[in-house]
Amino acid sequence: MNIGIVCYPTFGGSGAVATELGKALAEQGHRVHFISYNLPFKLNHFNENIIYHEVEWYEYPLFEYQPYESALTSKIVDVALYETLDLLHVHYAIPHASAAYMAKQILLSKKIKLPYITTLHGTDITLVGKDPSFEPVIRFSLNNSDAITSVSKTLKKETLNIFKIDNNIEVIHNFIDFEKIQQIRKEARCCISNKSKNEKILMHISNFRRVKRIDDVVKIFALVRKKIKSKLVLIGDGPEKPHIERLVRALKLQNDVIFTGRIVEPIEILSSADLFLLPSETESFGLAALEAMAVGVPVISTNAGGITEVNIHDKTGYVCNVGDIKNMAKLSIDLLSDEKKLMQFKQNALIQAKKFDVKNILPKYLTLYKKLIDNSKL
Ligand code: GMT
Repeated sequence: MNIGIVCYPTFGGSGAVATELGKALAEQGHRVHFISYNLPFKLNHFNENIIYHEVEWYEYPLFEYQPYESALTSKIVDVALYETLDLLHVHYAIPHASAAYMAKQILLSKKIKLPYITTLHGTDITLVGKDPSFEPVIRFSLNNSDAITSVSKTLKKETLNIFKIDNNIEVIHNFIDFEKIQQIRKEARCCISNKSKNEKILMHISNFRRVKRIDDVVKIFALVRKKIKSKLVLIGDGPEKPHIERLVRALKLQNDVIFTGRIVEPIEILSSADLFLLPSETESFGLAALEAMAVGVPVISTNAGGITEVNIHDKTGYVCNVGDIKNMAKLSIDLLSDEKKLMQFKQNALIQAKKFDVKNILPKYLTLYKKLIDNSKL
């Protein structure tokens, strides 16, 4: 197959999933064309089946805001024509689904069929997409997608609640390459060289947006540290970072909190963690939590959105109400002080993560792709 993938290049779950999907398809011999305004951050290895097409910017003084959607549409049309795409798969609805719809219409006027799939990732529905400034466009371009997939059952439900979607939504969960991760994990070294024997490491990864509630991460850690010798490793960067740095200093935690900045491949560093914290306000899936579990790290999270499809309460970790810092801290302390339970949860986390192995998920995308390509030939 000859597949076009549109995604955001920036640090974030949707771009990561889109890129890992494209890489897995390319490894199976499919030709994958990434279309974005920058090289996706996970597209860091050469594969002759992967081609990157950059959306061109046209600078003009009249444009205070660049008309990205038009530029993206033109690039999709260009790639579809000259690379004879069989299918387009767009990740994150805004503005990718409407650009895909427009490109499809332009190609139809040239008697070329290009079916498109929209994969919903979360904030494109739960936060941004439902805003009146986007809602009619999102609803229209979803209803006209040849297929819609959602990364969790919860996100599907939310989408149906928010938008009047007549189209079917297929749930295809996010995935990890379990075997590859086990390989990295085996060779990983502890990220804290002077870690003492009983010291525990708590971790959080995100793009430091408000929705992640990183204040809660820090406050949970402050309570845990009173009872357990521990360090907090904060991986990532984003708008909340300066505020979080100030909070860490105000709580006098600076000697025990490590800000790593962005890390493209976080598996090695995750392997040093004893506990992963994800107290998000909303989270359609929680890919970072799945990555932690894939290296055997239990997760303390909220019960917001689709996290509960990944993190199983009292088995792979604990799930609590949004903002319930005290409970999250208490459960963290209980788990970290009970070695037997911690070992059991680590094991459970590995078993649960394996269910989301690429080997189980990729065939679902391939079946959908084949169905759409066959339909477009009718
Ligand atoms: O919030 C992020 O981490 C980024 C965002 C994105 O779209 O780039 O993530 C969303 O998609 C991820 C991949 O499907 C999911 O794992 C995240 O749960 C989801 N984030 C939210 O729903 C807040």
